[in-house]
Amino acid sequence: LRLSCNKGAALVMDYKLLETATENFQESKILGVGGFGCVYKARLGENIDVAVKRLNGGSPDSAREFETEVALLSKIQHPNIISLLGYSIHGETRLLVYELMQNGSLETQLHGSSLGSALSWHHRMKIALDTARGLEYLHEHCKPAVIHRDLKSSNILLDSNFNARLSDFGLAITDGTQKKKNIKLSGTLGYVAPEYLLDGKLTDKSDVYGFGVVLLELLLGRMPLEKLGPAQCQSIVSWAMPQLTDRSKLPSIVDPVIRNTMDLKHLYQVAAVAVLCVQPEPSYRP
Ligand code: ACK
Repeated sequence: LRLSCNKGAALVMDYKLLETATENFQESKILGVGGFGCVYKARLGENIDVAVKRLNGGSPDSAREFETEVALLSKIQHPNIISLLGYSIHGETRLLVYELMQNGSLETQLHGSSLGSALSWHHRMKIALDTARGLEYLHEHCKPAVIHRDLKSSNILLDSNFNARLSDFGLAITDGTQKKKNIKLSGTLGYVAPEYLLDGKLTDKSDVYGFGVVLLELLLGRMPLEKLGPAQCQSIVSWAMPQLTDRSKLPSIVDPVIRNTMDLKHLYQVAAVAVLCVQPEPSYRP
């Protein structure tokens, strides 16, 4: 196994090896469950901890999402995007092997415990910046640009130091010309941009809307769509504005390059737009 030397291109992996590593997909090895199937913890070789995602059955959607994920992630290497180490197809079973993200998803960190989240403001700020950097990479640096299409807290994974990486690229598209109604409506209610729900208009800004919702989750510790009134929106904006526009108030954890060069106005605008969008027409509500 030479996974640590893997420079982006995901390896075809032996199914039996992965079956053994997950102890025949035993329940005790399950890290989490999603609509797509289960994610298992496994160790490859001496000391490579991985997460193995087993996709449900042989539906055309599942096969397409698998192919999209492999095709895209094989080409992308970025500190804020999940690393796909390998994949395997065995009959109708499809496996995707990722680096293990010890702290699971942001959703679980924020909403998983009845005791509330222990994520500090420093961590939340860093997670917001990591997410922004991952998205910026997809939108500005990938050629052609990648639209994730399902940005939400459960698709932001956290490593042992709470560094964040975007995951779940099954719905992503790379063709910027597919902006109109010719693609199947998909994504997650609560995170889907209103203009996409209404007109099927999909651009990289659709991801920015989802990012806005994630920022609000980070600020509020819960999903914003539930019970937020206009007065609360206003108070969040007034609270967030100085934090996001005053460079000197950025916590020291923020890396110096970002601290000195990032256009903070931009991040503020994203947050403000998101706040203004959390009071959509009743028809958009989940
Ligand atoms: O919030 P979680 O613990 O983190 O539960 C979800 C679940 O699987 C379904 O997505 C977890 N998960 C997904 N990918 C990984 C990964 N690479 N490392 C660790 N946990 C993961 C996710």
